[in-house]
Amino acid sequence: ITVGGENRWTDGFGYASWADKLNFTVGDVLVFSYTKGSHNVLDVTRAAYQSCDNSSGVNAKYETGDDHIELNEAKSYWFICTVDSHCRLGMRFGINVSAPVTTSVNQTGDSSSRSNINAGFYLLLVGIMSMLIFIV
Ligand SMILES: [Cu+2]
Repeated sequence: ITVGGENRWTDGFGYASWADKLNFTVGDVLVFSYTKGSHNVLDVTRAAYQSCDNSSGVNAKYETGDDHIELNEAKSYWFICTVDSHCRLGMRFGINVSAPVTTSVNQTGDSSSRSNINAGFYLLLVGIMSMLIFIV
C-alpha cells in the first residue's frame, strides 16, 4: 500500500483523510516513497502523534526514501514526519490494523488463501491470453 497513493509521502497532503478511507490488515505493507532527506517516517505513540513531539514515544524511525513497513500487529499505528513542521501541516496519520480473517482451519490459512488468489489471477491471465489468441 503506497502511502498517499499517487501523492506519495509529502507535505501539503491530508494523510488522515487518506487513511480513513482504507482498511488495514496484519501483513499489509505500507510503502513510504519520498526524496531521501526531504522527509522521514516515525512510528510513534498516539501522544507523540497528537503533539508532533518526537522527544519521546518513538517506536521506530525510517529515512531511506523507500521505506517498507510491515504491519505485523493488530493494533493502532501512528506515523509522522518530523522534518520541519511537516507533522503539524498534515504529514501524520493513525490507522487501526485488524487481525487477518482466517477462512481456513489450518494455521497457514493466510498464506494459503493468498496463493489461491495468485492461482486465480494466473488462470484469469491465461484466459485473457487465450481469448486474445482466439480473436487474432
Ligand atoms: Cu515531511
